[in-house]
Amino acid sequence: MKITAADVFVTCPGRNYVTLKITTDDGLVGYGDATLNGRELSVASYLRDHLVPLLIGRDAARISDTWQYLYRGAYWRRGPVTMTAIGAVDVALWDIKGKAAGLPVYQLLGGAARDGVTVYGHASGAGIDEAVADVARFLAAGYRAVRVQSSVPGLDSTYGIRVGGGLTYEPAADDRPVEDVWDTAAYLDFVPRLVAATRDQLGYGFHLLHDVHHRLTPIEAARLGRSLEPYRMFWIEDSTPAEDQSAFRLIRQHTVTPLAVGEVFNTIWDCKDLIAERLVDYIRTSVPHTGGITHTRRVFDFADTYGVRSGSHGAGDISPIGIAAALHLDLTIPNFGIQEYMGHLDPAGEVFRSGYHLADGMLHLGDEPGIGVQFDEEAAARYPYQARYLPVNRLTDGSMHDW
Ligand code: KDG
Ligand code: MG
Repeated sequence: MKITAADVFVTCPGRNYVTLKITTDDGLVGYGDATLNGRELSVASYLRDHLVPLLIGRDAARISDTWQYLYRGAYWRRGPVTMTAIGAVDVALWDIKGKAAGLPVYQLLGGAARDGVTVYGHASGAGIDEAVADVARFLAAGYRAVRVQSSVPGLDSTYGIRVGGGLTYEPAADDRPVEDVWDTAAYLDFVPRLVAATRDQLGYGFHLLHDVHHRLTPIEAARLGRSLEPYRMFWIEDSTPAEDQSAFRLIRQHTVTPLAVGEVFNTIWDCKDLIAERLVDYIRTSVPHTGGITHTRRVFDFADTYGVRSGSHGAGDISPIGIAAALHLDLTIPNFGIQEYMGHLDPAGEVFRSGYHLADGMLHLGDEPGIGVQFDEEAAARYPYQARYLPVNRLTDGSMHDW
């Protein structure tokens, strides 16, 4: 089963997605998600210019060997661009392996270990009342877990607030990033009130999450965690900039609120100390950004040894192919925690036809062989790439801050 072609598609059906298609000499086709939000073209180039020439002629069945060849062979290891490109190849090869076997990928990974994949949805609002009403809307739709975010009084824009009815937090196409303004004191005063109102009005019969999005110092994060303890959070996410693993030692000393981190990680080396020292409770690496199913499975297996659970990143900038790949892994691992699910903006459904569906707060995979997502090249061509940036953040005095 030799690889005869590998093609990269960049399309913008609502937002940008990069898709890798690998074709074999026996006519099988596999797809991988190579989307890296705001840096899409760098992964497309890494694939087209550096990996595609190496893939032609390789045996598509040798997934592990190809993974090692691309990872060790690069010499320049790790990093989001490299690992997203390798991840796309890996998922496309798992897709092909499933199709060759006539089985969904989760069957090749050991079969389902649970009935479905519990997901959390994204509730948000311009203030407490609107945010709580949005959480209630998710609960009414059957969700068992909801993330709550709200605009912070006094700040013009805050991460995580849905614009209109859309499923995106980034403003439309522009030639440079939008600048948000951040005030930690206002945020730290506000969030306990938001969370308290959510629990007061809606109770404790569901999992409640909140994303800090890397904005606090360790002691500020510790204070936030402690202030939220009465409200039994499922987790607070990315409370400090993720590259500083030692920050979590300090946070851990002060609070029993569960901690999650990992959406910007791309290898096991980014999180091995966090896991081995039990400094976090959930590891949020995503299949597309962490070297595909092959490497993400290693991260989760290692985490299981230390009682750390998965909580994979699943924002709308991960395409339906990336989400489906995550679901195959989620369904099989022993230490599944939760899966983020933001959904996708129309017209993404014209380009990606996915076999998974939401019922009772869980995502359920279909029985199609492989990953189970079809990619429509003609539809993709109708939505050309649009340059977009993620926002940046400044403090009220104009200093750059983490977004
Ligand atoms: O591309 C960046 C987004 O994926 C990120 O801002 C979303 O933090 C996020 C989340 O938890 O979904
Ligand atoms: Mg996040």
